[in-house]
Amino acid sequence: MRLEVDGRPVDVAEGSSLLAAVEAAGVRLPTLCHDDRLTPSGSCRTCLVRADGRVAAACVTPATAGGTVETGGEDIAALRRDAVEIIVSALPPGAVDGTGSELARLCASLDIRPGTAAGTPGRGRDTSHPFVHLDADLCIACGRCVRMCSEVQGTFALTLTGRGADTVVAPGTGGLWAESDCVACGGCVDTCPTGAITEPGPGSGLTSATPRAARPDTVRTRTTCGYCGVGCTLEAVTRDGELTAVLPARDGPVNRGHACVKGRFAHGFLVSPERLTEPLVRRNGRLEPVSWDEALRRVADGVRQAVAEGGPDAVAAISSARATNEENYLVQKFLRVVIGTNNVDNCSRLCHSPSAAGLTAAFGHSGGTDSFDDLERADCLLVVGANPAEAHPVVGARLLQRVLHGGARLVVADPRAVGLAQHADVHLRPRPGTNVALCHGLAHVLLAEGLADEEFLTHRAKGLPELASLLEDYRPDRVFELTGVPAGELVSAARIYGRARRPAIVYGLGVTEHLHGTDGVRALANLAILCGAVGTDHGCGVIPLRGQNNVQGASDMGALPDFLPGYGRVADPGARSRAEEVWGASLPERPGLRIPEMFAGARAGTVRALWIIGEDVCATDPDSNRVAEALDVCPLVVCNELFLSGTARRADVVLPAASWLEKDGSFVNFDRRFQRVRPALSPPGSARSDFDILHAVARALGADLGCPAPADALEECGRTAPVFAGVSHTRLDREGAVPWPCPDPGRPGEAKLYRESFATPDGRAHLAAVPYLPPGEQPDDDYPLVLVTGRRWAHYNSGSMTRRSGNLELASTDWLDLHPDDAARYGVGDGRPVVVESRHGRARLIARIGHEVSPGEVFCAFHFPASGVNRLTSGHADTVTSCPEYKVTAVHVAPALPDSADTAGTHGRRGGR
Ligand SMILES: Nc1nc2c(c(=O)[nH]1)N[C@H]1C(S)=C(S)[C@@H](COP(=O)(O)OP(=O)(O)OC[C@H]3O[C@@H](n4cnc5c(=O)[nH]c(N)nc54)[C@H](O)[C@@H]3O)O[C@H]1N2
Ligand SMILES: Nc1nc2c(c(=O)[nH]1)N[C@H]1C(S)=C(S)[C@@H](COP(=O)(O)OP(=O)(O)OC[C@H]3O[C@@H](n4cnc5c(=O)[nH]c(N)nc54)[C@H](O)[C@@H]3O)O[C@H]1N2
Ligand SMILES: [Mo]
Repeated sequence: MRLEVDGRPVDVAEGSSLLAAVEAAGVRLPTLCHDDRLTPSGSCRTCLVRADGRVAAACVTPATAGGTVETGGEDIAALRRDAVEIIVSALPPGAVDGTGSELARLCASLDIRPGTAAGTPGRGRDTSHPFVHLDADLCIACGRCVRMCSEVQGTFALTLTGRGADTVVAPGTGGLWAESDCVACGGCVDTCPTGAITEPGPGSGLTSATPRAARPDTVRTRTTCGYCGVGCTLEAVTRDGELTAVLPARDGPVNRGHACVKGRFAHGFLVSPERLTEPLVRRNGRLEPVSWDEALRRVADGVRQAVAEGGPDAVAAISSARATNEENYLVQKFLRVVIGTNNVDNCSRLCHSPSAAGLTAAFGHSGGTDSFDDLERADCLLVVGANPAEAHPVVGARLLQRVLHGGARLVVADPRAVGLAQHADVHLRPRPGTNVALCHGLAHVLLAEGLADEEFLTHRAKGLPELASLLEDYRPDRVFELTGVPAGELVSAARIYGRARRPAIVYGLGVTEHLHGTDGVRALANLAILCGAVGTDHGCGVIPLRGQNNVQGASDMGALPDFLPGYGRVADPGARSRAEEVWGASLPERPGLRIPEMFAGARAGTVRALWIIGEDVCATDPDSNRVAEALDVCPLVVCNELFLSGTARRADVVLPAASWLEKDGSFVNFDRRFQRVRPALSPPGSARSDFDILHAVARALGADLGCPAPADALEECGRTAPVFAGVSHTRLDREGAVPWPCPDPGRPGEAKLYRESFATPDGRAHLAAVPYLPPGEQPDDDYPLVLVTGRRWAHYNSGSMTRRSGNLELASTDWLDLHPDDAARYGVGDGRPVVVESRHGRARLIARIGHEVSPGEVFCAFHFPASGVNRLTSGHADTVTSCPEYKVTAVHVAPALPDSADTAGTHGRRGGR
């Protein structure tokens, strides 16, 4: 619609505010209570305009077609100035003086002198939280922080308390900020216009709205978060080569100005005194600092010897899902071209390899079927075995808003009462390891109640007769016996999904990390296929919440034993010859070893050189006592690391690596978007990027990997893999995010897949008639409880980075959740140390009694390697992909003895050889 602003015509969308119209006309008004990310509140009265002759607050007044708006008159400008002046006058002296806040900038522009601030100080400070400090004296009760916390983050941790001029923000729980529900997303810090809520330290007062010119001594580097797979766009602010703050980018395609406690705040690790700054080599059983030349020589000699003794297949590498695409590309090229083996894998093996296998079999491509943005239109979210509120907080927040304000119905399937479950229409609580039966139960109801899409099934899918006959065995009453989910709840959930107009499935490790994880993915994909909710406008498909920042990319780049870049099979001569042409080398045709096979090979003496890049396998791989044995007997273990991890401590050569804030390249996020990673800092000491280390090791072996810069590596990758041919650094710099498949530099990538046909050989979606089979571990009299392992919000995987940041103050230990009945039965007290024992090992944790877990089940994370959680987990793994069964381990729990004699295990230094 069209209206007039200061005599000029302006077009805005229906439903826009006067503020939007004024801004479209290029006029800037003071807007102290307004933030584009939030619903307007109209409380500060600083955006006053004259609309059709009447004075109105522009942010809350709807624009009307044909209306006239005046912003420029002296009277109205004076009203706005008065509004600001009244707000400022209530603040104590110094409130706008040199703070650089939005309010201070506004005062400067309106010529309101700092001395105007003449209120009485003394409303108090709260500095209890490591990342969020409150100075109540500076609060103007604009409510932006409160709305940010409820409307964007969905935590509802903040409230306005007090009356009149004394109204201030406070944690809703009443006490200290550190004891509140705050999950430190940083949203309140970022929106606060006055500096009342700030991040302590050098970033104090900086927000994503601070203009560059306001801090000319700082540099801002736009990059992609290096923690989880959400792919938040962040701005790293540096001054004199030191990190000042990390701010969410307002125009980040996934995060839109939001972030979480990890990306926003967990960067203390960068300057930890424990950062590795020089190479280490083992001499007489001890790791000692050496020059790069010497370290590289030791690697090259060891690799040559391994090849001499056992051929190229005696060498293996674990590539890093923390590292860039370009680094992963070089790792697999190094193994295939320089060594001549396919022994390369990445931690997607431990995580979403069942997604890759299951989604490829069902639909054709190894990734989620739809873009995350599509979920904005979903009217039903089926969240299975994922806890995005803690593990993917920015996604979790957007899903929650979709439920709270977008009208989407929510079904959560998780044995635990996880964050989103509180808001679910139906919360299904299957016994761990029973997803296949649960999904078949849902599918049974879809068919029985005529909720399937016959047309879609006839024209676009395959396998219905086989599935339908299998599903006869999965009536709700039988599914109750298998899963523990009451029939009524199963039926309700199926109806919600089956009757939705645009249903979406989002899932996580609760589906994949099982003995039958790939079957779990396929059984879940069945639901979308039955309802025609994938590859159509009807639904939003199936989206795995992939884990590490670049776990999608590491696999996309071919850091896998059976796939070349872009998922050409190594066993396929056509795919091999395409890569051979680009690389000018002939490639090994036998698929290589998977991670667990590498360890088995080391124990058996067939793997004689193992290069581990950015993965703490001794902490995070299952049955870690056996992993340690493998490293101890392998003649050469090389480890690229930021820290002397448990794995690095067992290595023969440790190479100091740059972190995500210190390097150049790209990541692929969970919904297949390539995004740029840019160095904001130099690595410490002589640490180098994994990219440079790869080149250096190749050179030490007399080889040249080509592609001198990361941009060259991505370009070369595009030549071997047509699906990435249209992606390049220049394009990413220009467009921000580009999803794959993207074969053409001149055309957009495909965010939503399979509109015309599926990428399977016959172009159809494939239903899977796989029967439910029980998990690998079962409780018995000796190990009566089922342990589920997973994540906590404040720490990340091995915790190597988050434990070396203020996050340690937010959670200082790993604890074991158990139900009050079990606590009573096993004599365990809340907050007391417990010993957890499985058939494979023993761990020591702190008990936390509560109702998040069901009786008979216990839960813990694995963020503190010293607790030994992965000594408990078994060697059972997905029968298709070898993804470990981290989610089901039979354990026994007992109170710990007062001394620590029972922390048995094999952590610590590797003995002399
Ligand atoms: N804060 C934080 N964020 C992270 C990480 C981190 O360590 N910390 N790690 C990142 C990585 S690498 C990954 S892969 C992702 C993982 O993200 P998620 O997949 O969300 O993480 P998990 O907590 O491991 O597991 C998810 C849920 O599965 C449930 N579950 C277990 N067994 C079953 C089952 O049989 N059926 C069903 N339906 N549910 C089950 C668990 O109770 C748990 O709540 O998170 C990423 N983000
Ligand atoms: N019990 C249990 N265990 C699990 C899981 C579970 O649910 N339960 N989940 C599994 C899953 S899904 C995953 S993904 C794995 C994760 O397991 P890991 O990959 O081992 O864990 P991370 O802590 O992410 O990082 C590994 C190491 O990389 C280093 N690092 C970080 N950035 C870089 C870099 O750029 N270069 C180099 N060279 N090093 C870097 C870090 O310091 C850290 O020591 O854990 C698995 N383990
Ligand atoms: Mo993961």
